[in-house]
Amino acid sequence: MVQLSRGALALAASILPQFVNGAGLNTAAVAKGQLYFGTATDNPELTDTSYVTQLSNTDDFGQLTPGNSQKWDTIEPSQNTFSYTKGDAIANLAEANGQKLRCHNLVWHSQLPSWVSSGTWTNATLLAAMKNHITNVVTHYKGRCYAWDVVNEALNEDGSYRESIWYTTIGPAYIPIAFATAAAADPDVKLYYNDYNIEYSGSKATGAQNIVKLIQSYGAKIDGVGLQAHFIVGSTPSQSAQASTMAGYTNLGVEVAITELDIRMTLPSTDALLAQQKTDYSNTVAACLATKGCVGVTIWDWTDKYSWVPNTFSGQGAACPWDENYAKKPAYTGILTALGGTAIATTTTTTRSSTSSTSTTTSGSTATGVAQHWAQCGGSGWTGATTCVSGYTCTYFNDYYSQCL
Ligand code: 9MR
Repeated sequence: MVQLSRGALALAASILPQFVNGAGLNTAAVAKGQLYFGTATDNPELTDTSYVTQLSNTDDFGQLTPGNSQKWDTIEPSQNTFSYTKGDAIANLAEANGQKLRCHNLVWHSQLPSWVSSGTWTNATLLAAMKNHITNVVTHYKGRCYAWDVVNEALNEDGSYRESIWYTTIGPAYIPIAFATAAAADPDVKLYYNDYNIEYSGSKATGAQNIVKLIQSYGAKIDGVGLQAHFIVGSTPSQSAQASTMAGYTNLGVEVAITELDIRMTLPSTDALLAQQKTDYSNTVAACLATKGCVGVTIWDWTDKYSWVPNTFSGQGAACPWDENYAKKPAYTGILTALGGTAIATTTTTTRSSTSSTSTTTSGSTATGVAQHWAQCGGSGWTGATTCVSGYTCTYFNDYYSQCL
């Protein structure tokens, strides 16, 4: 478990005043009846004390998902040898912070150790290995997870089953058997099917509905469908399209959650792209909020500094609501506003830099008394600049906060 000293917390708060904020994403989501607003995280990042300070800010995050450390290759690197150190570090942090834990994941084609992916299997031996893994892992975390992503990404884009080792060796029955095994180990945890590109109608969303029906037809329990929502700025499905797709799942008697939301762009990041990203984040969060049975939204890490996107998509990035310097981007306000919250600034100066260029722009009020784009420019007790730099208007949000937009 990561412990921050009182001094380290004070230092982080003084260097990064944007972390000290009363109205946050989780607070707003819970006020609207959602269970949480959360984020993924990963073990290497937990050495970064400024990062952990914000990760632990329950005004913004009421839920954590381990991005990697509960996957098969980490937990069972050789057969029947289980290693929980990394997964436990994140579970312990969530518990210390009073945050829910979404547990991720049990059966996937990716991040498998070679003893699984390159093993010689029969239907019976692979089923036994799968059940042994699920039983051990779910039992270890029993009572600590809000939900488990039991099966992850089992579908091709056309809605047919992915030719994974699970499918080719066992057939589609591996899916309901995985769910039944998880339910036997922890009857109380929510059991989810989780996938991407199932957030809008089409063959893959139909395939996900068919997986829910398949599990139910076996008499096994499925509680939810996780919509990953790894999106691209300007290409996200509309709010109504997302809401209607969510309803397609909830009509089958399961809940839904947005489980891995991020919205990437082709770099460099521009004001126009950031504004579109704000709209796109807002639409997805609003779709969840409007859907009875959508329990919460998880972003796939909160800062561009630790996003998976640039490592996977060359030339793309800036996908998270905070930039790599931990400054909030317009997307943050888009999410907060969609959740019915209002931005309350407690800082006069923040720094925002472009991911792709070396230039750094100051977005706070300057010595000349002109507030830059995105900066605060008014509000009760505000003593900084009240005039915005050319091209931007000081826009009233509430009695405590106006911003140059
Ligand atoms: O965020 C994870 C990244 O660090 C790993 O390198 C990657 C390897 O597959 O997995 C990422 O998380 C994935 C998640 O587990 C399942 N949905 C897609 C996510 C992004 O690739």
